[in-house]
Amino acid sequence: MFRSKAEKRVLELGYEPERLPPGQYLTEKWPVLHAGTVPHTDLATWTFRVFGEVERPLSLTWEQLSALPTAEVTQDIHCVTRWSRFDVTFRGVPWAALEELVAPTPSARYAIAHAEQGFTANVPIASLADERALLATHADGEPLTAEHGWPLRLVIPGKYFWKSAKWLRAIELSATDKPGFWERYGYHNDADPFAEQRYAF
Ligand SMILES: Nc1nc2c(c(=O)[nH]1)N[C@H]1C(S)=C(S)[C@@H](COP(=O)(O)O)O[C@H]1N2
Ligand SMILES: [Mo]
Repeated sequence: MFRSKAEKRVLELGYEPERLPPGQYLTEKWPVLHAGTVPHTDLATWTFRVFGEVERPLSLTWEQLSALPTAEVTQDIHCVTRWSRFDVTFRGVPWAALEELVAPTPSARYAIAHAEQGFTANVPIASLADERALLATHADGEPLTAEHGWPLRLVIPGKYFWKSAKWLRAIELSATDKPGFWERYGYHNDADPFAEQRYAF
């Protein structure tokens, strides 16, 4: 059976080759990728909001967010530019903890992540409610670094990593879908790496 160089490397490292999505290669580093610049954040004035299709819109300070329950999840990340990294351990607040506070309305179907500098990313609410999804503050046991999204980033399982907005400032729940920053550039709305949903056309 033909195996690509990338698949051979995955086997050499002792992983199941099926774990690497088609067209991806494994990197042991953690590349940094984003549009724009790394924002400067002042935790004293920083807030995180949940708004839109919710009974009780919410605005939390960093201190209030830090008091919410946390969970830890280890998962593989796949960038559409073809690098994948296995077993990144994220810690953060699961959506369930916030959902209870905001009470989504029956019409809420999509979640739009709003990040610094106008960046947005959209997912169906089910992706956010997945227990592997987190509003992450830590990766591999350390606070996120500035370039990886400190103080808060989204981690969305089972989708290309562009859905995982860094420098997260708000979650909007919506009855209708709202294509995000990369989706408006022509990237696939669903972004399943195993189905190679890279581009919309
Ligand atoms: N705010 C913001 N978040 C973003 C992006 C961005 O441009 N801005 N790019 C996405 C893309 S394309 C990828 S692959 C991941 C990269 O995360 P990393 O730099 O921590 O590897 O962040 C995602 N989150
Ligand atoms: Mo990406």
